[in-house]
Amino acid sequence: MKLLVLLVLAPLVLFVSILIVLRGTDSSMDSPLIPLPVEIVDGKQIITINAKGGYRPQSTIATADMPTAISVQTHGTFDCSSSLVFPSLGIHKILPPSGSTLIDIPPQPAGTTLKGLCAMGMYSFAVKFE
Ligand SMILES: [Cu+2]
Repeated sequence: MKLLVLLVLAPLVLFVSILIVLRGTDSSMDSPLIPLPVEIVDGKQIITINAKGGYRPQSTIATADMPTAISVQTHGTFDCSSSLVFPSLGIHKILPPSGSTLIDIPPQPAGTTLKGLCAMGMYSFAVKFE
């Protein structure tokens, strides 16, 4: 049974890796499809997190000791990832099903990992401040 699973999975994994490699070579590097998760606007770093069936990206690196906001994007999000908690900050936000919610975060010291969780603790993401 295990062998059968391997036999099915191995070519699939190979196929997917080839696809990724091919996509990597033919698409131009200067127009990434995924925007950078962290951008600086008026001296404040804005970290973009997508919430739908979990959080993406699940880990982000941000700058320590800097005014910070997390911009949470929802797109038809009706699962529990729309109920977002930052336990270490005592923040709980109910996100709209679709839209953008800006959550201000106080400057975090280097070495801090800020965790965002759905209210049930099932989905999570982390922002590491360096
Ligand atoms: Cu949940």
